[in-house]
Amino acid sequence: MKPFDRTQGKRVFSGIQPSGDVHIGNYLGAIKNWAESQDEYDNIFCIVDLHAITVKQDPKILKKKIREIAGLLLACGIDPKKSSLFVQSHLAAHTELSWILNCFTPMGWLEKMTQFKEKSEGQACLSTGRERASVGLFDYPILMAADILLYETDIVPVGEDQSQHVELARDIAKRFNVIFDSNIFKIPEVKIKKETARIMGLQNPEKKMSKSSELAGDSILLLDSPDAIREKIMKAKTDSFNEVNFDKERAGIYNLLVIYESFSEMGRGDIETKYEGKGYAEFKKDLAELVIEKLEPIQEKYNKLPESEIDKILQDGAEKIRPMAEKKIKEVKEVIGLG
Ligand code: ATP
Ligand code: LTN
Repeated sequence: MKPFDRTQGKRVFSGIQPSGDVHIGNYLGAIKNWAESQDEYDNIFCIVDLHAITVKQDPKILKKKIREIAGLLLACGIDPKKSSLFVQSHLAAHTELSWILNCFTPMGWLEKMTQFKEKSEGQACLSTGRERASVGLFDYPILMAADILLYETDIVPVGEDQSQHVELARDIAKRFNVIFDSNIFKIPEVKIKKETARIMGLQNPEKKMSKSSELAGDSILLLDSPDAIREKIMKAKTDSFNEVNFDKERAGIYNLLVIYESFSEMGRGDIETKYEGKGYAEFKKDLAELVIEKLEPIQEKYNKLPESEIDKILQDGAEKIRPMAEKKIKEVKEVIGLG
């Protein structure tokens, strides 16, 4: 196997959890952008199974989901010739660096993380008889920092919900470099595509579309059938205004328009002109057909991918980047006086 060769421009690293079902928020906010900029960068994409276990998972389902997500990423255009795709738990360096970073990160920094506050409210786990979130959920951003910092990452393309975590990774890297008077960690930049940074739920357009949403019909899944897509879009919450234009104050219709804009790649003005004088029902019907049309080739490609091919790509991906991760761990241990 050829070692990882950084011949191209900057390095991109990003990750996705193999929990729940991949939805169009993940696709438009992250995966589509990863696929589209593959030629520009050196890319590493990670299925973050260790992050997934910070909340309750069924072991059999988790195993299936890891392969499913990998298959979907490939079907969405992640090309193993251009990008390394791997599973986080296959490289022990992630947990090793995570522990080390734990020891150099103030608790107060983690206490500010809004995702922990949101997710911990919904997590039940028996400890002292009370409902409690796991230590892993609290520590989640440190593992994410380790993912990023292991590979001298320049750019981290994510949806808006992850920007606070990337900011923390930057702070951790800077602090570590100062403590050890070294340049051991590169300082990563977050990259967020403004238009699709936060695709909202169809039933609750005040909250982001999410794998863990419990509202029926809130998320359009990449593997949804045409009928399911039609039903979800026709039932999506809007308002009684019935005018199809980009008005942020009307969160429901605005969100549907953003979805239309990103799938059609039409300009906002053209979309508004197209639907002038027409109501929500007609727009929703067209949106459903557009989403079905765009997801069809992804589903077709996904359904044709043999499991053995997916497994081989994940294995190769891990082996390709292993030397880089191990080299970084060695350097880190050296500066802190371990081993
Ligand atoms: P959960 O809500 O259960 O935490 P998730 O749907 O946020 O899961 P992740 O695996 O955490 O999914 O996210 C993968 C990528 O998709 C990340 O870059 C994240 O920022 C992005 N993303 C997730 N939801 C949205 C959304 N609604 N709009 C835009 N981007 C999103
Ligand atoms: N926390 C991210 C997934 C993730 C990630 C990363 C993203 C884990 N490690 C490193 C970018 C870089 C999420 O929930 N979407």
